[in-house]
Amino acid sequence: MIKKWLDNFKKELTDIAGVTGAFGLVGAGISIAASMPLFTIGTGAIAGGSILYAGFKSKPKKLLSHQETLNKTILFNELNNIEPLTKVGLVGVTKVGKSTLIKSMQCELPPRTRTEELFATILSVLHTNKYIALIDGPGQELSQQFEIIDNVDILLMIIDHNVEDKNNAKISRIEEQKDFFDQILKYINRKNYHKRIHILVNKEDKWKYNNIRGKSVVMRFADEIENSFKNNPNCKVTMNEHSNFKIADIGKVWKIIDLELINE
Ligand SMILES: Nc1nc2c(ncn2[C@@H]2O[C@H](COP(=O)(O)OP(=O)(O)O)[C@@H](O)[C@H]2O)c(=O)[nH]1
Ligand SMILES: [Mg+2]
Repeated sequence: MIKKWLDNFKKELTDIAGVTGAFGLVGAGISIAASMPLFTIGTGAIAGGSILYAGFKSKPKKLLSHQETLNKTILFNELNNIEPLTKVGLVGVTKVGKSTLIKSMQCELPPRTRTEELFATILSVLHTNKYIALIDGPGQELSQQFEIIDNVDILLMIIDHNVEDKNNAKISRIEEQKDFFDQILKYINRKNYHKRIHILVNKEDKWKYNNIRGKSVVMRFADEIENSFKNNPNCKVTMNEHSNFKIADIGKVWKIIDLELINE
């Protein structure tokens, strides 16, 4: 706390030193030249006042406790205002089931909303005093997906077989996701990130009713994605068939996260 205050103080002081320092120097020059003690006292007071102001401004804000934000969804940037916690990022193209996963983990009904910005939902891990922030953003914005990757400890990558509510796999949907994860992988490699990645082959409740050939299309695609990430030795990668509508599958996601938790 004291160290944080001192760090902030140094920063604040350098920020305002430029302005008040210049003012003080000019003031001191004039006052010496004109031998005006009152003016000297005035400029001294300004310098002293600005030091006090810097001290006041740099006092670190008290962080919100996990408990205070539990089950709330906040803007991603507001995570800075709460105690540190494990961050789990959801990555995947639009309508793959990212926001539904969050709602399923919250035991609420799936939403029908589109996510336009990065949001964090704070959840507690059952039977523990540990907390996570689930980060969700629009899948169509690669820059926001990269921002998620930059900031999380665990990545849940979600893929599906069809954007429509159908059993059969759609090749154009699969190609779209291959391109998407190609970009994601390149980004992770370029940044040399060491990440824990878990891939969810979502909407299993639909594609399990596909014929054998159709099912193998889904699994071949999923294997391809998994292997491409496994080629990066810095990442620990696992994969699961998954449905957001199956409680047991949601339990498996919690288990994966539980093993990686950092906060006590
Ligand atoms: N059949 C099925 N549909 C799902 C599943 N998860 C999500 N969906 C549906 O997929 C659509 C898009 O989900 P959404 O969570 O909004 O996707 P997002 O854009 O990735 O956040 C919605 O109609 C969901 O009901 C799932 O496990 N199975
Ligand atoms: Mg969404």
